[in-house]
Amino acid sequence: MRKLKHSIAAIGLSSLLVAAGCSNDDSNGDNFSENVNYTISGIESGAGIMQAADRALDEYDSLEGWTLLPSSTGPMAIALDNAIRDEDPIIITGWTPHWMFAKYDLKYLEDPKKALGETEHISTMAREGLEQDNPDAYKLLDQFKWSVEEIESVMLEASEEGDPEAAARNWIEDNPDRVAEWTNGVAEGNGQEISLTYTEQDTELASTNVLKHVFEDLGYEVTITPVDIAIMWQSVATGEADATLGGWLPTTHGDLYNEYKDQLVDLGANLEGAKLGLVVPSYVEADSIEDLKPKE
Ligand code: PBE
Repeated sequence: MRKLKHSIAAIGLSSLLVAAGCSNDDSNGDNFSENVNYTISGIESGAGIMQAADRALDEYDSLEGWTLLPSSTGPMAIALDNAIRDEDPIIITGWTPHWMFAKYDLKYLEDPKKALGETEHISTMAREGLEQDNPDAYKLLDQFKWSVEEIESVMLEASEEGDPEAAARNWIEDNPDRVAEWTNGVAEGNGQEISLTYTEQDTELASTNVLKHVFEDLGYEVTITPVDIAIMWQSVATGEADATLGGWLPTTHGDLYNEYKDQLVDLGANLEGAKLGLVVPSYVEADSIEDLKPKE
């Protein structure tokens, strides 16, 4: 198990709302750090981004004494929404692709020490033997690639309508040319089973549901299973799952990749231009992690 040095026990939404600050008083100025109670609102403690944020707490003097508050993605998004409604201060663990950048005016705090890594890509990993067992499914997995804009449009609709499957189906209907590129040369299935594991994040829900429906339209039977990040990697390495679309590299899941890379097939990036960072609403004055203030 990966452990977070600075984390405290898992908490619920109410603590996140407290962490998001409740005072309008000078939320943009020097008191920002104090007003967020020197607390970064995070997500699930097993997520790679929590490890990365934890590294930032270690590396920046400006984050001396700060707390990284674990929670989960849904409550974090609600805390962000509430803060923005009142122009309250808040700082979260954020990543691209995500619908929050389409919905709100946000900025990544500059990270001159690159504690949260540089540009990431999201890679597809297949189990060993899939190419022999099901070459057409393997080919489709290998040909699946899209852009930040494309996935974010699915994510935004999924979050607004609360239905990731419907958002995936609508996108497929609206983008037959893209689907044709992915399925080029892929023979129709006749009920063969494909299993995909993913982490229950908006990003992975979008990609996994889109590919599930592309496979199903071709005549495959697809099971998608949400699991913890470490299990996601392990399931493909052990062959329990055929593939995952959610490998964040080189930094976010770098340790898991190194652990399992000899036991799986890396099909390369399905998305370029991913990123992790500490994110604030654009009305916050700070532009860099170095603009934050250590806890006295
Ligand atoms: N993420 C999105 C994940 C994987 C999915 C960047 C939040 C993480 O491991 O941090």
